[in-house]
Amino acid sequence: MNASLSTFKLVAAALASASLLTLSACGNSEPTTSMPGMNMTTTMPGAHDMATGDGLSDTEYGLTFKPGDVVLTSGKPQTWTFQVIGPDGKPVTRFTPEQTKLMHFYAVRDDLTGYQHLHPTRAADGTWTVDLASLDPGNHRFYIQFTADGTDGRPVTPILSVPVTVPGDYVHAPLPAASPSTVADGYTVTLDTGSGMMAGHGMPLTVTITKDGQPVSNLQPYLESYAHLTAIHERDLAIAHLHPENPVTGNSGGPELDFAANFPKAGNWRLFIQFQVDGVLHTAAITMTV
Ligand SMILES: [Cu+2]
Repeated sequence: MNASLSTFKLVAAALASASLLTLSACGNSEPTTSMPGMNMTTTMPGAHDMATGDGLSDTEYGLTFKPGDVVLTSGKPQTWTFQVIGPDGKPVTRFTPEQTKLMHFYAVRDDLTGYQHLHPTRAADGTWTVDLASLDPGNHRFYIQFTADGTDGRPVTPILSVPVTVPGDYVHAPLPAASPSTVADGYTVTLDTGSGMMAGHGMPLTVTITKDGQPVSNLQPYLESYAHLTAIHERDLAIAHLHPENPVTGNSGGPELDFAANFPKAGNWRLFIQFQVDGVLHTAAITMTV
């Protein structure tokens, strides 16, 4: 994919509007942040908050993702800044924790490599600073997810994003073929989609984690959940972040993690699945075809 085509696709996807993707996303272990007016597409227990939109817009509910003026470079860790501008035109300074954090930040290159899930820190004036790991050159997308008051004064939890470019020679990596399983740090992560994922249908997705052929049942809660699954669409970089339905009861998660997912678009999705064992966070990446 060349750079201009990629940019065009991103813009086209953003214009295609906000309701393409309705993957279920748990926002919080407390059912206090349910969002009014959200389109609930599942009644499975534990699926509280639903992410609306496909995450491709920089503005939702009157909240705008505004990058600072940091110029990105490749090949070394760096800090990057941004603000969320509220309906009143001023930087938002009041956020509600979601999964123990006030702000969740995801970065990925447009070939779905270089995934980062980070937690920025906030200054009193509403400026956020994120410590990025080294980025490769190329077109990236930066996403933020948070809970704050939207246009009507009620709390909302949007995912907003902006395209960013890291200068330098760009080698586009081919997307790994779809596969039911992958290995990360010695852990085998296997997807079970039953008879297959169909676009536009709410369906169960089970993730099983084993090591050396043995089920792993000592997952630790990481940010109040046994796993964090970020799904990004191959072509337009639509995103959803979701958590398993399994109740969190100490360091005893797994081996099966049950997600309620609704992939409204056909095509390849790259799933980044994060889980923690013995204080170490692991990230498995796997391609799934819907
Ligand atoms: Cu996070």
